[in-house]
Amino acid sequence: MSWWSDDDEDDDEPEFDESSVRVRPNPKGNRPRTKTRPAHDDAVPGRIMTVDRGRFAVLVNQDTPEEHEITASRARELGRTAIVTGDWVDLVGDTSGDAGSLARVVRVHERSTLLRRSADDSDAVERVIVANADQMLIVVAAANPEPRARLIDRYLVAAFDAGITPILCVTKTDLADPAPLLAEFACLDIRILTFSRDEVPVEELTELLVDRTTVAVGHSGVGKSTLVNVLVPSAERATGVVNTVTGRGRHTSSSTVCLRMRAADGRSGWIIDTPGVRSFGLGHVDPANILRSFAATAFVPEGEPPGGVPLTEAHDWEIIDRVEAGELGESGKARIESLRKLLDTTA
Ligand SMILES: Nc1nc2c(ncn2[C@@H]2O[C@H](COP(=O)(O)OP(=O)(O)O)[C@@H](O)[C@H]2O)c(=O)[nH]1
Ligand SMILES: [Mg+2]
Repeated sequence: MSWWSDDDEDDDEPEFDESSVRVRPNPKGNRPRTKTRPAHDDAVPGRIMTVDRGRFAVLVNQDTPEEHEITASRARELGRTAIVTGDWVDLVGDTSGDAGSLARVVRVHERSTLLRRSADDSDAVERVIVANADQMLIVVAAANPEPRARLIDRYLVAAFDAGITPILCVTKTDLADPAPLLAEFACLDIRILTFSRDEVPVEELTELLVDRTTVAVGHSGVGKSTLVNVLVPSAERATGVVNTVTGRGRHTSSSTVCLRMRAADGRSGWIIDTPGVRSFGLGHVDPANILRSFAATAFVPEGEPPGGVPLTEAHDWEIIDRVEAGELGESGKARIESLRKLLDTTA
């Protein structure tokens, strides 16, 4: 064994810190562990697809003939560094992916974004959902379960706060007309898609998804996994039956999984399916960002008042006054009202 153990996983030897080295010679007589370790020059890059009880499914060699999935654990040298779905990592050890093989994650790359939520609005303790997503597909059903505009607002705020571009996706249009819901969001300048599972606009979605990482969020039972299965046929995500009494999904996918989507022409992207969450707390979000998120996604009305500033640059109270005065129509008033309630619960 070399002086720095390569199999941290099974190594029960206590870590040496500088003080222990100073007062007590290494009892085994070999060189002590130090904080500086060799750089694992031979490490293989990969992306975390899913996390399950300390084990990670990782895709390596993406888009090459050697693309394959492996199982990995966390190298001890990573300490308590969080590793989440969507993370780009470096791996050493057995990266063959053969049955029973186990690699180790030795590095987590710097993240471009981090989507978080808190358990509830008064709770600043955050839960990480995914890393490195650049788009958020906010999935709502036209019916069954009934769409909740307030939840959409929460997702919009979380997306803005994390620097992720939101797209509104209304499914189950075979069950109800999505127009009333869409009218509520007419004041927003965001991409909107509407469809049913039998008419998924695959080409349009593919264009949106290639070269990006898109996280699908939404209440349980809205059709996220159904959509992911259309876009990534090999995904075989569990889809659920919605309880018609409670409107809640059952037997649905309970894990967050990052999947490689490949278009017919060979281009690719990543789509992340998430389990439905009952609440999406914003306790970790700076309240100022709640109104900013609205301004950032609102249509800037033509003919801004002379001498006035564009809505997107207005102060928070100005945004409220101007929108309540009708600048963004009924839809704007409804959104501002919803955001005010959000501000009340998170303040
Ligand atoms: N009628 C109808 N049902 C759908 C549609 N999309 C999904 N479903 C059904 O809704 C249920 C929940 O779908 P699922 O994809 O598991 O939702 P998820 O919890 O958001 O992942 C399943 O029984 C799907 O078959 C749709 O466009 N129309
Ligand atoms: Mg699902």
